[in-house]
Amino acid sequence: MGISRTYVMIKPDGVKRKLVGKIINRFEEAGINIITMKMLDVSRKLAEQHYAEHEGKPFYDDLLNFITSGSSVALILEGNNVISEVRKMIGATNPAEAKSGTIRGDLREDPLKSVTENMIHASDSDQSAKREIRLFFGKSFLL
Ligand code: IDP
Ligand code: MG
Repeated sequence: MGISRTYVMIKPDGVKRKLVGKIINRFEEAGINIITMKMLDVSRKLAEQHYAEHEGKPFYDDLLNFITSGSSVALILEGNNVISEVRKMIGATNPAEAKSGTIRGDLREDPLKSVTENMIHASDSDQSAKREIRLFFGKSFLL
């Protein structure tokens, strides 16, 4: 459905495991454009805002501790149907269930550490893409 933008974040496990280049290469090979990117240490407050929808869930505290445990790499990607395309490319939330050919499937740690440490975030809808792009980069990056 035309050109759109999505928010992607390589999480601290992906950075620590030196997977940044491999992950970004997959997007470039797929013909997706990088609009901007930065390395950042996600603060507690930013983590709470980003993951507000998960507040109260059993994994919420672990998730906040994990996402603030080291540097992440944040990107805005652009392309045709990029929100759903990137969701397909990252694979299932649980790396154990992510199919081969997906980022979470192919690059998962063996043995698996946890569902939380799944290397990458990507917006799941047009609405969350807009919200997350604004939150991490500002509204000037919205299409
Ligand atoms: P998504 O990243 O595939 O969109 P969400 O359901 O939005 O998955 O969950 C956000 C993040 O919370 C996941 O990427 C993962 O890091 C963590 N998470 C989700 N479900 C679980 C769980 O059941 N146990 C532990 N961590 C989880
Ligand atoms: Mg999600």
